[in-house]
Amino acid sequence: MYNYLITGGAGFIGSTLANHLSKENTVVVIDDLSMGKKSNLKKSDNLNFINGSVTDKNLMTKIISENKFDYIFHLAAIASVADSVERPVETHQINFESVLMLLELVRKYQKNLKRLVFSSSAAVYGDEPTLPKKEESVIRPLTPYAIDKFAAEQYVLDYNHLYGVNTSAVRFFNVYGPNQNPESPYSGVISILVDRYKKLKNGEKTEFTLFGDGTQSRDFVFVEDVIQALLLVASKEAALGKQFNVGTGNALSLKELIDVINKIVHVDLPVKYEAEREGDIKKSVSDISRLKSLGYQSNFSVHEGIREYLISE
Ligand code: UD2
Repeated sequence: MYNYLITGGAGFIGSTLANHLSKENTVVVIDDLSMGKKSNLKKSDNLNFINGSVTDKNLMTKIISENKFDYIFHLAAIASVADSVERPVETHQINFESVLMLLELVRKYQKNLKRLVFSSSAAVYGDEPTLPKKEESVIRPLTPYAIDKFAAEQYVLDYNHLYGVNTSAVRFFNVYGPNQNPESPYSGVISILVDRYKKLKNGEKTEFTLFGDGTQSRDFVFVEDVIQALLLVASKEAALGKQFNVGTGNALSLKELIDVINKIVHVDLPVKYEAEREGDIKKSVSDISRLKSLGYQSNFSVHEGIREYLISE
């Protein structure tokens, strides 16, 4: 039984991780509920939910100085690239400054921490066209979100090299699954699609707006596989001081994705085409050799992941 801290633990990935870990461990979750929902968290005596922001220095100092954690997963972030372009200063506080503050607190108070895992993003690769993306591929962060993720990731890994804090980082590709909030236009495209299929099933009139011609492709990875990756990265000695792509290693175009779901649910979702989004990346796919070297094996193809997602809704 270990003691875990999960920042952003009421969000999509964080709550999935918290629900998984609280079966057999104690878990402290901090979340300001800006995107996350308390209802994402299953009730458990092992789980302590704190409603607050990772930017609140007094609160974070109290949490880090008064607890002994074995593992910390820093998943709190404003995950919207568009939001970071609109509000670079505010999102910087959350996506970057909170990380540096956390690192300092950990350096001071958590001498026995086994691992801090930071959630970075495939956004750090930007639009440099060479595929698939390896961890050592060219980095070209193009937005405040991507710049903050990359800078924070580098600090996190440097705290291992400089001060011996046990750290690792993961670069998420397009994660999908239950509890992903479909409410913003910049929510993950699969959560939006699932929401539209649900409406269709309930007899509501609906359609999906496809930005571009549908040939853009992404590496869609199911959240349960992401949890496996996070736990491996946190537990393996070989992951210390390193960053890991978290994807499937396969890309699917949006058109193919819609075909897959149409076949699973036996309906044809009406699609309205609109102009491509500004700054949209044409293709994104990971090379996950480094993650595989830790023993990672994907358990969910897109078909299986989407099926699981639909069953849970
Ligand atoms: C992902 C991440 C983002 C950042 C970025 C880096 C998610 C949710 N977002 O953005 O945080 O890391 O990668 O490159 O994982 N689309 C539609 N209709 C919709 C919504 C989306 O056609 O209603 C398209 C969209 O234009 C894009 C594709 O679907 O071509 C995927 O969109 P997304 O927002 O799920 O993810 P992405 O890759 O833009």
